[in-house]
Amino acid sequence: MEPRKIIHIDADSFYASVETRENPDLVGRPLAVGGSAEGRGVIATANYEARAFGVRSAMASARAVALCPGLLILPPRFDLYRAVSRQFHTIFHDYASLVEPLSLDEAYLDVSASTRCQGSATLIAAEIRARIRSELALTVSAGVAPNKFLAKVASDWRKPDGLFTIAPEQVAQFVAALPVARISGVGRVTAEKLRRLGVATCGDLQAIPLETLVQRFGRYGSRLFELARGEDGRRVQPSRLRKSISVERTFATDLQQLPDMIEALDALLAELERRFARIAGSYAPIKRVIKVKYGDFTQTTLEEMMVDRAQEWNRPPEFHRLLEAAWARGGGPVRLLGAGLRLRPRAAGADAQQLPLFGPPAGE
Ligand code: DCP
Ligand code: MG
Repeated sequence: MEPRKIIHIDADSFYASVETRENPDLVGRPLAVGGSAEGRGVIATANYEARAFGVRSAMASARAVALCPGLLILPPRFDLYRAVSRQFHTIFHDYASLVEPLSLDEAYLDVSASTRCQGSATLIAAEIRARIRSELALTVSAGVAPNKFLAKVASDWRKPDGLFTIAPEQVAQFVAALPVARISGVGRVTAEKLRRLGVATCGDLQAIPLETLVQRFGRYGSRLFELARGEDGRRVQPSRLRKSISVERTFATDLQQLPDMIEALDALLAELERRFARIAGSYAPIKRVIKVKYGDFTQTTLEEMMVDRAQEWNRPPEFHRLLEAAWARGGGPVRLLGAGLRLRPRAAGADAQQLPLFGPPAGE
């Protein structure tokens, strides 16, 4: 079988770059998009000037300002980012019929069957980057590889404004030196466990038998076994639809009192908000969901339709009420809480035409 040609595209400091494009006075100054530093806001993203000061996504805005005193934090304008995302996709579809969106600024393209650019995936990626630069005045980074895993690693390799290709014949050498921390899904905990096994790179990981990996990491162990060898059979799935999004937490000791549960729920809602922000372009929430698992491992979920669709989904009082009602069903100590949203896809293309390519910022 011919190797596949997969491109992963990821815009550079996406929200911040769009804001800078809309207001060129901001060029060159440290800029973030997110919640205000006065409240309990968090940073959604920061431009590379701000990152030089250590400002990062998901950091408390107050901390970001402490690190970078001149930091300008703008509130997010999701409608604008959504419209830009649709413009990206219009360009992607000129080159690939198989396009899988991961978030507003990230997508996989399978160009195995494309006849554009003499069928060269690297030339296609270069042309897509050039078009996004000239037509949308934004930069994206691209990775080209025989599968999704490597394409995503590659798009990060020369970020920002970079293009990197891992050709099939380069895979073995590339993964041998690849730090395991670059594998998606390998967080701090897994990296530390691997370190204790003497594993720092995928090359080291290749030396660990499958049985050992499964023993230590369960199902993820067999996935690690494949990824260490640069193998990833996942298809590019054009219309993978999410039905819900949720976050949950198991507590070290069971929670006994409602106020403690409310406090834990508020932390979950902050996390849910961050996660949802990344897909808000494609989905609208229709229900709020609460999950409660009791100390005896029985569990219950309670969901409630959002009556007024235009209202903000993240209204703590509504979630608090829902939690109270869910907890009342069992009433015992709680070992796990979850908060989530049921989703519906937003209509594609609905506002794709509303944004001028250049010209004044939206709303002026
Ligand atoms: N985002 C967010 N909260 C996070 C991470 C991201 O709201 N914790 C939003 C803001 C980003 C966008 O999603 O602009 C895309 O996320 P990326 O991880 O691709 O980050 P950027 O595009 O901002 O930067 P990079 O150049 O590293 O891709
Ligand atoms: Mg990005």
